[in-house]
Amino acid sequence: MSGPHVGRSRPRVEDRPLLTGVGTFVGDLAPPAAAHAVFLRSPLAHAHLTGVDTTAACALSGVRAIFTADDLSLPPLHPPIENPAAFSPPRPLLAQHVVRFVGEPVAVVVADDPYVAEDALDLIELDLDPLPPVLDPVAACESDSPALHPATSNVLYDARFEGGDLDGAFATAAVTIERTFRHPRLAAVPMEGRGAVAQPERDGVALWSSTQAPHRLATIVAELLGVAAHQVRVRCPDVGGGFGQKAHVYPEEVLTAWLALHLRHPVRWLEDRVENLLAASHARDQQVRVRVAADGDGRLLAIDADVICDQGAYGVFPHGHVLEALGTPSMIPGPYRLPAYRYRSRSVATNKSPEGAYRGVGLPVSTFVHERVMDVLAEELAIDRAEIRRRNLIGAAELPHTTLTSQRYDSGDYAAALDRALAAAGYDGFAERQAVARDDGRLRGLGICCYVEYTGINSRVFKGRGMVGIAGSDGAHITLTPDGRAVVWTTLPGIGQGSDTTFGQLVADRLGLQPDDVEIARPDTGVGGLHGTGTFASRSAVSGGGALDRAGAELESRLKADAADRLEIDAGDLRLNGGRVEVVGSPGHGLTIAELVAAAEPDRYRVSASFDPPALAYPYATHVCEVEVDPGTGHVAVVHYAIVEDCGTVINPQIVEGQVHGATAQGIGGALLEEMVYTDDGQLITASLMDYLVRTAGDIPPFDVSHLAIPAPDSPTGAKGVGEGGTLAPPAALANAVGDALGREFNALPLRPEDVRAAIC
Ligand code: MCN
Repeated sequence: MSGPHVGRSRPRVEDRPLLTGVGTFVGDLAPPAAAHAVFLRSPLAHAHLTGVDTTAACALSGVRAIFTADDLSLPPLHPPIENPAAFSPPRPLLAQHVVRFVGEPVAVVVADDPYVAEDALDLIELDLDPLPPVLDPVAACESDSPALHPATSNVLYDARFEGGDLDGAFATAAVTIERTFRHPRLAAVPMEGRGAVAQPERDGVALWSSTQAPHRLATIVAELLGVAAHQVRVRCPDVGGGFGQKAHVYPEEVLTAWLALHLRHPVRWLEDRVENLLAASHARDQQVRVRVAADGDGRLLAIDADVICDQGAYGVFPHGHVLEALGTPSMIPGPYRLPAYRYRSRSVATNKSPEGAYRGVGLPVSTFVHERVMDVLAEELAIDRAEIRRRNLIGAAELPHTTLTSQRYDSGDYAAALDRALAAAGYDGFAERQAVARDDGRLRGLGICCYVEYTGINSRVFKGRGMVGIAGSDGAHITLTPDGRAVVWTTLPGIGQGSDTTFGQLVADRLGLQPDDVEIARPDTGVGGLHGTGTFASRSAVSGGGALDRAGAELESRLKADAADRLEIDAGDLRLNGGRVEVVGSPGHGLTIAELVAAAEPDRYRVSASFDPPALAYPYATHVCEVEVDPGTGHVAVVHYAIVEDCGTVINPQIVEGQVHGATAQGIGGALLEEMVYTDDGQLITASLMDYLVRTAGDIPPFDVSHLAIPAPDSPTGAKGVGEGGTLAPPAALANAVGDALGREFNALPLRPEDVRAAIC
């Protein structure tokens, strides 16, 4: 890939340590004599907790202490949501009086080694008086449903919106359709689970956590522990993937810090895979019913949507319980012109693990809805599937375009992405391929999916959503060292997505350094002058890029000003190149950065900057996939997968390619195999990777990816986010493709072989 808005494919600097085991993950940190914390978790979905007897467990040799809710005097984690349509229930750090999901922490054992701590768990006796579990989110909305939380019904968020003349549109429509779409509950499954290590430090506590949001973690830990902000220092070692799950603060991390402070002793907590699947946040789990009106040419006239999100037992900190319920309806219009839109969106409490962020957050569901709708309308009106999309797509000349839900799509060419993806997929020859396969007893299908998403969310949007506990800005801090190198801290931890490489590239390019001369330090809230949001919602390229751009520009201007003074030349005649500030047209004449730093006042070359994106950036793509369904087994094989995407200026093509591949692979997993399944009494029966079927590399097809690289107008680097987009399309693209192969509609996911086979028979 090359072009005016495409950067260089510099090799990823993070890969060797991450892939060869020489990185330092939280599990590699072992302060001398650290004690181990292990959590006793609720075995029931919903019950009164009337007693916890720890006597036998405390007597076990090697157990240092056991704490229950009654032993803590800590406030709950209470997501700060200021939205009139929402009620945000508190989440206790350890369950007290009531347990609300299987896996909820009830007690914590601290022991000399983790095996003793696990043995102690078996000796704790819980008195639980079962309550009826609330598991069906639709039934949970009814007034006669048992309520999970005091002082509120189970409907924790209930928002209604209407724009345009909906009734008029339905009255004049040539065609109306009504469908219900269902997206399963998923898990993020990062390779490294959650974990934290805490150690008393001076008058406070140092906390290492595998987190995507170290600064938010530090402030809430200080608040809950009742200490000053500076007494909690969070450091972020290498993170073995997060995928959104580690954007939240969990009771276990807060308690690990509290234990270290309370016991005046280092404490480690590392969850295992069962705990990760059981008690870390889940995602999606939505049902969306739509009525759609269109004219005789297939042009959308109106959508009326009813969205129900199964939130699980609590909101997550700090995002609360409105992530999916806000995200999905806001983007159901997709990249299409839509004159009238009404929705009701509810987030409902049930006795399941709380839902949080997972790559895509709500938008894979909105995309599933609008792309299934396109195929259903095409079928109803006998219009070609690509053509109906072409007729509805917002044109390049219409951008920027503000939707009824106030999304301001900034730039791009949606139709070009569609046309290029169709060409890459060989769309014109597909009917023939399908017919040949049919004659041979093979079921071939093709599915199209167009989407647009928002990235780089800013403070205005977080506040507007009521998520007042999220900053929306990010910070960067660059220090030039006397040997002429740069050290960079940001509020955005690398989580495997390559930001050490791309951030290093941005700074190196700005300051005329070699990438090897830029060190990206791991996030550390103890480094002064830094405040910010963290790595989620595909924001690092936009917000981190913006902060680095500002800090870099300030350093560039200081270097040029100082060199201009010493060289007695106008700063405008200087440029930064090869570690030097040199005279344009006379490169031999100049000073090295090292010389300038050595001669400067301390801190002159230490700059902090913050960036709050002025507007969101809207990347988009078209995915076209071709599948072959085995009529005997219902197995879906993806035989070709074409992607044309636009994430604005591409900072590093190799990294963007990797992000698109990884996200699309995860999207395919969610579409074909993955589902968190609870029994009727609220037991999670997919709490192992034998049961929760994550796709592996062997199941993932090669991807044919190309890029439009149209710069984002409001992003200093021209980049839009790219980290999540790939997950948005596969649910719709695959449901459309399998439906095409079988001549059936698939409106519920995943497309398990048994369900696909049943649809053939
Ligand atoms: N990038 C680029 N050019 C662009 C846009 C982005 O080179 N035009 C680069 C960025 O510099 C960054 C990467 O692509 O290295 C992703 O950028 P961005 O879209 O800004 O997303 P973030 O860096 O904020 O990463 C978070 C995003 C999200 S929300 C999830 S979830 C996610 C993801 O990215 N989790 C991941 N990618 C992941 N990749 C890995 N390996 N592991 C995870 O946990």
